[in-house]
Amino acid sequence: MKKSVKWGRLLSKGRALYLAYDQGMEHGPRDFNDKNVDPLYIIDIARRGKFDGLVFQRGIAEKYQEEIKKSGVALIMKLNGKTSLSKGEPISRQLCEVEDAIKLGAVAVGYTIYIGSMYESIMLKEFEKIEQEAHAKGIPAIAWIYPRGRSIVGKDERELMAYSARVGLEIGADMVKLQYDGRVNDLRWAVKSAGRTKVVVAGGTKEEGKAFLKDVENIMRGGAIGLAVGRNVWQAKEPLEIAGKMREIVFGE
Ligand code: FBP
Repeated sequence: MKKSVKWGRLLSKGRALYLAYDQGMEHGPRDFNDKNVDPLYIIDIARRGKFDGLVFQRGIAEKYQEEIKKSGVALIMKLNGKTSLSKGEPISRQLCEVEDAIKLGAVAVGYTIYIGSMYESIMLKEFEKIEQEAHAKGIPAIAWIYPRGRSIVGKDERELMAYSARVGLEIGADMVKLQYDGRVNDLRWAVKSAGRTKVVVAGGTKEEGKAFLKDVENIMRGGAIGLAVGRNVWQAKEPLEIAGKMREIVFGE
């Protein structure tokens, strides 16, 4: 039987703001500058910006373990990943075990599933095993669900976002992370489709500050419980200013 998972520091008032930093793997250092290439800069933003969680791959979680612990920010460890150099139908395989993540201090695990890819069944199955192991340890399993691959070309974005959300519920993910199509009504439908699976939204490529904060407002209006955002925070000139404003919107502070 499924044990209940502990959210602890990962939720405040039922809402969440996570800082994602797995782009070095997914996109390569092209996303970085002299400052944000350094994981210590990110850990500092997470601490001072009062984020509820920090998303890292195993390598950073291991090499910066002490500083992450000191920051007091909850660690969410991504268990799969791929580079942007591999071409063709996307697949992202598991690289790290739940047990190893817990040893490194993770209080939740994350895994990306590319629905629509010809390899989706492999990722769905890997997530299933991860989820069982995470639940046995009482920690949440978060699914990044992104529609990708040849089969989705030309498909309706509203349908795809809702489909991603629904798959999150069907596979029992505790939380699903979606890419927002920019339309609040579409997000409302996706959140409804996710049922009791919590929905957070990714930030996407860097936008001008005001436009991004408007999106954050709409994302919350759409019923998401928050965001798991990277570039729009740590690529900003003043990341703490953006973080503060996001907190005001997400938590009504
Ligand atoms: P951003 O807020 O920077 O978009 O990050 C969210 C995220 O889900 C990251 O966790 C991940 O590295 C990235 O997006 C993957 O984006 P994509 O697959 O679209 O290139």
